[in-house]
Amino acid sequence: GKKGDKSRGALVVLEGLDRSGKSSQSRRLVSYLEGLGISAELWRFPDRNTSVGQTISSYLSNKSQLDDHTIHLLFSANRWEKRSSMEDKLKAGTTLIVDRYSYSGVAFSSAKGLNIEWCKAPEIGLLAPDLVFYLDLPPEKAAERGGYGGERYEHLDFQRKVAEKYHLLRDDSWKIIDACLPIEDVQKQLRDLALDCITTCQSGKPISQLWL
Ligand code: NYM
Ligand code: MG
Repeated sequence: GKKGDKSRGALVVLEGLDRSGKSSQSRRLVSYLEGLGISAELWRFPDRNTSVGQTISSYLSNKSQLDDHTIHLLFSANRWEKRSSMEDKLKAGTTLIVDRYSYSGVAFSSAKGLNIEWCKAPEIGLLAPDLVFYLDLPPEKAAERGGYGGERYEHLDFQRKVAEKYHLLRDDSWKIIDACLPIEDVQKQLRDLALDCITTCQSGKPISQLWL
Protein backbone atom coordinates (compact mmCIF):
# COMPACT_ATOMS: atom_id res chain seq x y z
CA GLY A 1 0.00 0.00 0.00
CA LYS A 2 0.87 3.65 0.36
CA LYS A 3 3.83 4.78 2.38
CA GLY A 4 2.79 4.64 6.04
CA ASP A 5 0.10 2.01 5.43
CA LYS A 6 0.48 -0.98 7.62
CA SER A 7 -1.25 -4.30 7.25
CA ARG A 8 -3.06 -5.26 10.41
CA GLY A 9 -2.36 -8.04 12.84
CA ALA A 10 -4.71 -10.96 13.53
CA LEU A 11 -6.82 -11.49 16.62
CA VAL A 12 -6.40 -15.15 17.54
CA VAL A 13 -8.18 -16.56 20.60
CA LEU A 14 -7.64 -19.82 22.45
CA GLU A 15 -10.59 -21.29 24.30
CA GLY A 16 -11.24 -24.50 26.18
CA LEU A 17 -11.84 -25.97 29.61
CA ASP A 18 -9.45 -25.41 32.48
CA ARG A 19 -6.36 -27.63 31.98
CA SER A 20 -6.93 -27.99 28.22
CA GLY A 21 -3.47 -26.57 27.49
CA LYS A 22 -4.41 -23.05 26.37
CA SER A 23 -1.75 -21.20 28.31
CA SER A 24 1.23 -23.32 27.27
CA GLN A 25 0.04 -23.57 23.66
CA SER A 26 -0.47 -19.81 23.40
CA ARG A 27 2.96 -19.07 24.92
CA ARG A 28 4.60 -21.40 22.42
CA LEU A 29 2.64 -19.97 19.53
CA VAL A 30 3.79 -16.44 20.36
CA SER A 31 7.46 -17.54 20.56
CA TYR A 32 7.11 -19.32 17.24
CA LEU A 33 5.63 -16.28 15.51
CA GLU A 34 8.24 -13.96 17.03
CA GLY A 35 10.91 -16.36 15.78
CA LEU A 36 9.59 -15.88 12.26
CA GLY A 37 9.90 -12.13 12.68
CA ILE A 38 6.13 -11.64 13.03
CA SER A 39 5.08 -9.05 15.58
CA ALA A 40 2.97 -10.96 18.13
CA GLU A 41 1.92 -10.54 21.77
CA LEU A 42 0.40 -12.86 24.34
CA TRP A 43 -2.69 -11.49 26.08
CA ARG A 44 -5.06 -13.18 28.50
CA PHE A 45 -8.46 -12.69 30.07
CA PRO A 46 -9.18 -12.13 32.80
CA ASP A 47 -6.40 -9.56 32.85
CA ARG A 48 -5.81 -9.58 36.60
CA ASN A 49 -3.61 -6.49 36.55
CA THR A 50 -6.34 -3.85 36.37
CA SER A 51 -8.51 -2.90 39.34
CA VAL A 52 -11.46 -4.75 37.78
CA GLY A 53 -9.10 -7.69 37.24
CA GLN A 54 -8.11 -7.67 40.91
CA THR A 55 -11.77 -7.84 41.91
CA ILE A 56 -12.21 -10.79 39.55
CA SER A 57 -9.13 -12.50 40.92
CA SER A 58 -10.33 -12.17 44.48
CA TYR A 59 -13.69 -13.65 43.44
CA LEU A 60 -12.03 -16.57 41.64
CA SER A 61 -9.89 -17.38 44.67
CA ASN A 62 -13.00 -17.36 46.87
CA LYS A 63 -11.80 -14.37 48.87
CA SER A 64 -14.98 -12.53 47.97
CA GLN A 65 -18.53 -13.39 46.95
CA LEU A 66 -20.40 -11.63 44.16
CA ASP A 67 -23.79 -12.06 42.54
CA ASP A 68 -23.51 -14.15 39.32
CA HIS A 69 -24.70 -11.28 37.12
CA THR A 70 -22.32 -8.84 38.75
CA ILE A 71 -19.22 -10.97 38.19
CA HIS A 72 -20.33 -11.69 34.65
CA LEU A 73 -20.44 -7.96 33.89
CA LEU A 74 -17.04 -7.45 35.53
CA PHE A 75 -15.45 -10.10 33.28
CA SER A 76 -17.00 -8.26 30.35
CA ALA A 77 -15.85 -4.85 31.64
CA ASN A 78 -12.35 -6.31 31.89
CA ARG A 79 -12.46 -6.95 28.14
CA TRP A 80 -14.00 -3.53 27.40
CA GLU A 81 -11.24 -1.74 29.30
CA LYS A 82 -8.72 -3.41 26.96
CA ARG A 83 -10.67 -2.96 23.73
CA SER A 84 -9.04 0.22 22.48
CA SER A 85 -5.49 -0.96 23.18
CA MET A 86 -6.27 -4.22 21.41
CA GLU A 87 -7.51 -2.31 18.39
CA ASP A 88 -4.44 -0.04 18.43
CA LYS A 89 -2.12 -3.05 18.51
CA LEU A 90 -3.92 -4.80 15.65
CA LYS A 91 -3.88 -1.67 13.53
CA ALA A 92 -0.17 -1.23 14.22
CA GLY A 93 0.35 -4.69 12.72
CA THR A 94 0.74 -6.75 15.89
CA THR A 95 -0.97 -10.13 16.08
CA LEU A 96 -2.60 -10.83 19.44
CA ILE A 97 -2.73 -14.36 20.77
CA VAL A 98 -5.38 -14.23 23.47
CA ASP A 99 -5.78 -16.86 26.17
CA ARG A 100 -9.61 -16.83 26.78
CA TYR A 101 -12.09 -14.23 25.58
CA SER A 102 -15.84 -13.61 25.37
CA TYR A 103 -16.63 -17.29 24.81
CA SER A 104 -15.25 -18.08 28.26
CA GLY A 105 -17.37 -15.27 29.61
CA VAL A 106 -20.57 -16.69 28.16
CA ALA A 107 -19.77 -20.39 28.67
CA PHE A 108 -18.84 -20.09 32.35
CA SER A 109 -21.69 -17.76 33.35
CA SER A 110 -24.38 -19.60 31.38
CA ALA A 111 -23.13 -22.88 32.91
CA LYS A 112 -24.27 -21.41 36.24
CA GLY A 113 -27.77 -21.07 34.81
CA LEU A 114 -27.75 -17.48 33.52
CA ASN A 115 -29.61 -16.91 30.24
CA ILE A 116 -27.18 -17.30 27.35
CA GLU A 117 -28.51 -14.31 25.37
CA TRP A 118 -28.25 -12.13 28.46
CA CYS A 119 -24.66 -13.33 28.85
CA LYS A 120 -23.79 -12.45 25.24
CA ALA A 121 -25.27 -8.95 25.32
CA PRO A 122 -22.41 -7.08 27.06
CA GLU A 123 -19.92 -8.65 24.64
CA ILE A 124 -21.60 -7.03 21.62
CA GLY A 125 -19.23 -4.56 20.01
CA LEU A 126 -16.01 -6.06 21.32
CA LEU A 127 -13.52 -6.97 18.60
CA ALA A 128 -14.41 -10.24 16.90
CA PRO A 129 -11.60 -12.79 16.77
CA ASP A 130 -10.31 -13.68 13.31
CA LEU A 131 -9.71 -17.20 14.52
CA VAL A 132 -10.74 -19.16 17.60
CA PHE A 133 -8.95 -22.35 18.59
CA TYR A 134 -11.09 -24.55 20.78
CA LEU A 135 -8.80 -26.99 22.54
CA ASP A 136 -11.18 -29.88 22.78
CA LEU A 137 -10.56 -32.18 25.72
CA PRO A 138 -13.18 -34.32 27.48
CA PRO A 139 -13.78 -32.88 30.97
CA GLU A 140 -12.74 -36.21 32.51
CA LYS A 141 -9.39 -36.08 30.71
CA ALA A 142 -8.83 -32.51 31.83
CA ALA A 143 -9.51 -33.51 35.42
CA GLU A 144 -7.03 -36.40 35.11
CA ARG A 145 -4.32 -33.91 34.17
CA GLY A 146 -4.59 -32.65 37.72
CA GLY A 147 -3.38 -29.30 38.81
CA TYR A 148 -6.81 -27.75 39.01
CA GLY A 149 -5.63 -24.79 41.02
CA GLY A 150 -8.47 -24.83 43.53
CA GLU A 151 -10.08 -21.72 42.06
CA ARG A 152 -13.81 -21.34 41.73
CA TYR A 153 -15.21 -23.36 38.76
CA GLU A 154 -12.36 -25.88 38.82
CA HIS A 155 -14.51 -28.96 39.47
CA LEU A 156 -15.39 -31.78 37.11
CA ASP A 157 -19.17 -31.39 37.40
CA PHE A 158 -19.06 -27.72 36.56
CA GLN A 159 -16.53 -28.18 33.74
CA ARG A 160 -18.94 -30.67 32.12
CA LYS A 161 -21.60 -27.95 32.02
CA VAL A 162 -19.09 -25.44 30.63
CA ALA A 163 -18.21 -27.86 27.82
CA GLU A 164 -21.91 -28.09 26.85
CA LYS A 165 -22.19 -24.31 26.72
CA TYR A 166 -19.02 -23.97 24.64
CA HIS A 167 -20.64 -26.28 22.08
CA LEU A 168 -23.51 -23.83 21.66
CA LEU A 169 -21.11 -20.98 20.90
CA ARG A 170 -19.23 -22.50 17.97
CA ASP A 171 -19.26 -20.46 14.77
CA ASP A 172 -17.32 -20.17 11.50
CA SER A 173 -14.31 -18.57 13.16
CA TRP A 174 -13.77 -21.72 15.28
CA LYS A 175 -11.29 -24.50 14.65
CA ILE A 176 -11.81 -27.48 16.92
CA ILE A 177 -8.45 -28.91 17.90
CA ASP A 178 -8.17 -32.35 19.45
CA ALA A 179 -6.33 -31.50 22.66
CA CYS A 180 -5.81 -35.20 23.49
CA LEU A 181 -3.05 -35.24 20.89
CA PRO A 182 0.59 -34.76 21.96
CA ILE A 183 1.58 -31.15 22.71
CA GLU A 184 3.75 -30.98 19.57
CA ASP A 185 0.94 -32.10 17.27
CA VAL A 186 -1.48 -29.60 18.74
CA GLN A 187 1.13 -26.85 18.38
CA LYS A 188 1.79 -27.76 14.74
CA GLN A 189 -1.90 -27.35 13.88
CA LEU A 190 -2.08 -24.02 15.69
CA ARG A 191 0.99 -22.73 13.86
CA ASP A 192 -0.27 -23.59 10.38
CA LEU A 193 -3.77 -22.22 10.96
CA ALA A 194 -2.49 -19.07 12.67
CA LEU A 195 -0.09 -18.32 9.80
CA ASP A 196 -2.93 -18.64 7.27
CA CYS A 197 -5.06 -16.33 9.34
CA ILE A 198 -2.27 -13.76 9.70
CA THR A 199 -1.85 -13.74 5.92
CA THR A 200 -5.58 -13.18 5.40
CA CYS A 201 -5.59 -10.28 7.85
CA GLN A 202 -2.50 -8.73 6.24
CA SER A 203 -4.19 -8.77 2.86
CA GLY A 204 -6.98 -6.55 4.10
CA LYS A 205 -9.66 -8.55 5.92
CA PRO A 206 -11.52 -5.91 7.97
CA ILE A 207 -11.71 -6.03 11.76
CA SER A 208 -15.25 -6.94 12.76
CA GLN A 209 -17.26 -6.85 15.96
CA LEU A 210 -18.75 -9.55 18.09
CA TRP A 211 -22.24 -10.81 17.76
CA LEU A 212 -23.80 -8.17 15.53
N1 NYM B 1 -13.65 -17.02 33.26
C1 NYM B 1 -12.79 -16.41 32.40
C2 NYM B 1 -14.98 -16.61 33.34
O1 NYM B 1 -15.74 -17.13 34.12
N2 NYM B 1 -15.40 -15.58 32.56
C3 NYM B 1 -14.57 -14.94 31.67
O2 NYM B 1 -14.99 -14.01 30.97
C4 NYM B 1 -13.20 -15.38 31.59
C5 NYM B 1 -12.27 -14.70 30.65
O3 NYM B 1 -12.12 -17.51 34.92
N3 NYM B 1 -11.89 -20.87 35.21
C6 NYM B 1 -13.16 -18.07 34.16
C7 NYM B 1 -12.56 -19.26 33.49
C8 NYM B 1 -11.46 -19.73 34.43
C9 NYM B 1 -11.21 -18.54 35.33
O4 NYM B 1 -9.23 -18.07 34.06
C10 NYM B 1 -9.80 -18.00 35.31
P1 NYM B 1 -7.70 -18.56 33.94
O5 NYM B 1 -7.50 -18.73 32.45
O6 NYM B 1 -7.58 -19.85 34.69
O7 NYM B 1 -6.87 -17.45 34.54
MG1 MG C 1 -7.58 -21.55 35.70
